[in-house]
Amino acid sequence: MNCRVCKTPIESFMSFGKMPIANGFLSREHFAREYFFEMKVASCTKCGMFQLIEQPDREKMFNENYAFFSGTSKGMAVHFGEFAEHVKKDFLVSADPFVVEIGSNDGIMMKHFANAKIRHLGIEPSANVAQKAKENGVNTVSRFFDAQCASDIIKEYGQADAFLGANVMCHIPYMHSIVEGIKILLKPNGVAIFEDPYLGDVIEQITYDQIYDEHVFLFSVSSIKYLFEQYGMEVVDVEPQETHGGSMRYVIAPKGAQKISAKVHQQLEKEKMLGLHKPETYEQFRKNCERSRDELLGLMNKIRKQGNRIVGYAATSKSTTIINYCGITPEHIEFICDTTPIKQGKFSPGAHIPVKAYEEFVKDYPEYALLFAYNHSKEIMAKEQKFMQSGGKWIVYVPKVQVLEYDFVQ
Ligand code: DWN
Ligand code: SAH
Ligand code: ZN
Repeated sequence: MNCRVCKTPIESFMSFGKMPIANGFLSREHFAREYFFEMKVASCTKCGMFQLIEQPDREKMFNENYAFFSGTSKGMAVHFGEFAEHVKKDFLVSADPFVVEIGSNDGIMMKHFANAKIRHLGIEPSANVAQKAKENGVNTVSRFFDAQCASDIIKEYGQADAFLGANVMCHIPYMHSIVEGIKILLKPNGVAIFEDPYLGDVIEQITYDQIYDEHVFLFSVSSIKYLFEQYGMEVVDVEPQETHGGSMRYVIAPKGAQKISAKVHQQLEKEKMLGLHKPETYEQFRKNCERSRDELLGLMNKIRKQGNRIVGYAATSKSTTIINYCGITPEHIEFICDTTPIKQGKFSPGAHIPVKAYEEFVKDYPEYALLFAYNHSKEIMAKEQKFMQSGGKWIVYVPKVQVLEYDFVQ
C-alpha cells in the first residue's frame, strides 16, 4: 500500500478488526448481507498523513439513505452559524461574492449564506440530506466534489471567493483531485477554509472512535501543509476547535497571497513535541486503544453482572468503532437511543443492537447510559438533569474509561 498523498510505501501499525459501514443502520432482513472490511491504519513516515489502508467505495457510505443529519445537534447549529459569520465578515470582500461548501449536508451552514442572499452552492452527494438542504432554501447539487465538478461549477457560476468544508475533506481519498478542484474553483485571491477532527487530539485523548470507514484521513497541520504545497498553496492560518472532541480549522491560500499567521508555526512545533512524525507515538497509541477497549468491556461486564441495565446514548458513527472493536453486544447494551428518525427501529452496524427513539430512554431510565456522543456532552448534560437526579450514571471512555455520577457533572 502506498500513501494516498505522497505515494511512499506505508505499513499499518494496527488493525481494529472487521468493521461494517459506520452509518449502515440496518433492518433484520439485511443482517446476512452486511458488508465488512478490515479497518487497518497507518501513518506515512514521509508526509505524516494518517490514513486507513482500505476504505469502502464511496457509494456504500454516501447515498440516498445517509443516516447522519447535521441538524441533530443544537451545539453544532450554533457553531456553524458562527463559522458562517466569520466567513462573511473576514473573507467575502468582493462586490458579489460566491461561496461553495462541500459536504453541506442538510444546509446547517449554507442556510446562513442563503438567508443573507449571498450567492452560494452546496455540493452534497447524499441525496436525502441534500433534499433537506434544498427544502431549507439552500442551492444544492447532489454530486461528489472533485476537479471535474469544479470545472462544471465555474462554467455555470464563475469562480468562488471561498471554498468551505466541515468534516468532509477527511472523508475523501482522492485528495489530489480535490486540491486541483479547489485551485480551479477559487479566484486568485480566494481562500479555502475547512475543519476536520485533529490527529493531535485523537492521539492525546485516545479518541480512536474518530477512526471509521468515512474518515479515510486524520489531518495534522504538517500533513495538510505538505499536501497543499504540492499545488502552490499554503496554510496561512489554523484555529483549534472544540467540536467533535477536538478539530482543527485550516485557512489555505495561494502561495505568497497572504501573510502567514504565527499560529501555523506554533502548531507545527506542538506537533513535533507530540511526536506525530514518530512511529513510537503510534505504537503507544495502539497500546492505549487496547487498554481503553479492555477497560470499557471489563466495566460493562461488571455492571451487567450486578444486574444493572445499560442503554447507549446516541447512535453516532463513532459508536460503530467502539462497539465492534470492544466486542460490545446486545447482552451489554439493551438498546441505543437516538433522535434521528432514519436510525430508529433499525439495528446498529455489526453488533446489531436495537436503535430506538429518544423517548424510550426517558420512559424507563436505565441505571447506566453509555455516552457515545461525548462531543455533545454540554448539550446532553444540560437536558439530562432528570436522569442524573434519579440516580442515573454515565459510562464514558474519553479521555479515560470511567463512571460519572451526578456530583461529577455539576
Ligand atoms: O464527520 C462526521 C460528523 C460531522 O458527523 C460524519 N462522518 C458523521 C457524523 O459523525 P457522528 O455520527 O459521530 O456525529 P455526532 O454529531 O457525534 O452524532 C450525532 C448523533 O447523536 C445523531 O445520530 C443524533 C444523536 N444525538 C442524540 O440522539 N441526542 C445527538 C444529540 C446532541 C442528542 O442530544
Ligand atoms: N458538513 C457537515 C456534514 C459532515 S458529514 C457537518 O459537519 O455536519 C460528511 C458529508 O460529506 C456527508 O454529508 C457526505 O455525503 C459528504 N461527502 C462525502 N464525500 C463527498 C465529496 N466528495 N464531495 C462532497 N461531499 C461529500
Ligand atoms: Zn505520505
